[in-house]
Amino acid sequence: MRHPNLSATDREEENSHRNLSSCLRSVIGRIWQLIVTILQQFVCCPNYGEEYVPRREEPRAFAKPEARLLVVGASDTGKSTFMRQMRLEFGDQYPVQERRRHQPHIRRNVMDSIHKLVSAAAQYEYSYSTPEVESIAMKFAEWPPLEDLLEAPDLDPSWSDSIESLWKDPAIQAAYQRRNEFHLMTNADYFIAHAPRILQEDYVPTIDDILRMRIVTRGAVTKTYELTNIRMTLHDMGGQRPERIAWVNQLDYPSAILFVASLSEYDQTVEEAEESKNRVQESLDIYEQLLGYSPFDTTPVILLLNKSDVFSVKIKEQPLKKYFPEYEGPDGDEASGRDYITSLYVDLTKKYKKNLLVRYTEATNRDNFRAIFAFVSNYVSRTIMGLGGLY
Ligand SMILES: Nc1nc2c(ncn2[C@@H]2O[C@H](COP(=O)(O)OP(=O)(O)O)[C@@H](O)[C@H]2O)c(=O)[nH]1
Ligand SMILES: [Mg+2]
Repeated sequence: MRHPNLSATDREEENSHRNLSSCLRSVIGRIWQLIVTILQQFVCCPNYGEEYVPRREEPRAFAKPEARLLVVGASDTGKSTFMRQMRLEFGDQYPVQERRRHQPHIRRNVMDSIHKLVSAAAQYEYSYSTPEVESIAMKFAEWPPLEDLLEAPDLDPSWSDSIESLWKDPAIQAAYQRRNEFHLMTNADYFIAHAPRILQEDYVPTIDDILRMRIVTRGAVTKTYELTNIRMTLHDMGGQRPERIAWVNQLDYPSAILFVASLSEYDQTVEEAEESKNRVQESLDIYEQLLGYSPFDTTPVILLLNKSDVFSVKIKEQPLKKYFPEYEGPDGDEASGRDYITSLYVDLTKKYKKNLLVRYTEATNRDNFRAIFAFVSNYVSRTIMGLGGLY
């Protein structure tokens, strides 16, 4: 409202004054808004201007206890198979592309097995039932050409028929009965029986194939798994003679040692040794070396006596007494044979005044692995938390 007594100049002055102050107010308002925006943007509320997303309460950092297991033992006892079971249970479960990567190894296992049987049949001078099978055997007698064949892009489907006729022949079966004499791989019978599937062009290895394949571990393999209550690192130390030196170079003391030995190797000799040495003896020597190594004095040892499935078949065919004359139990008796082999490890453990936990295992069997691993992880968790073993 205008003032009735004001002159025109006064009014002009009043108007310009008003304009100035409203202009000033708006400038100050803008500056204030700018300050608030800057403060909101950078200081209190980084999400300002974005859709408001309530911040999820971060779970409190919970330090899981950590366990380190050394998986040790002689070669070919099942250490890597145990590691594969871990991967199946707690890791990426062997996706198709990873299984496909092992296709050449498994085909090699088939060809190597049949080649060893044919060579043994020749060495024992066994004759084949027909000239046809004999000529098939000739094809499998030489290893390098067989190996070249595995590299070929197209596998001849007749190879699997040939393997089938050889496997059925009494000459090969007789050689197979003497398999302990020439280092035939443990699951040769499985791979030969599955040759028609494995030699198919589009073959993708199954989980059973992966568990049964044989690949020699070179160097140590270390894997860490996040389990529900514990972070577990396993070191497969490799069992070949040169690899064993690395065991004692473990700077951090392990939470426990899984010593893997095979029950079924009592009639076999060490493959890599020049002298003929029984494999159980080799395993016992390695075990004793470990017991005598003072940094492991207080480390709990769990002995996994593996390949119990192979042992239960073998004990009926191969008398334990033939290889261990001190064995006094009945021939072919699975329980007393198993107890005898166990006692060899127990006696050594007593000599070093240590404690030992023993489990009988079948590393290729998933249910058996689950049960054994539940025991191992429970025991190790209790031990590292200072609760003591229950077993
Ligand atoms: N049938 C059977 N085969 C087994 C068992 N444990 C391991 N094997 C096989 O024995 C071979 C040697 O096992 P591997 O784990 O490579 O022995 P490593 O040298 O101690 O690592 C592989 O072909 C395995 O599939 C078992 O309990 N039963
Ligand atoms: Mg291995």
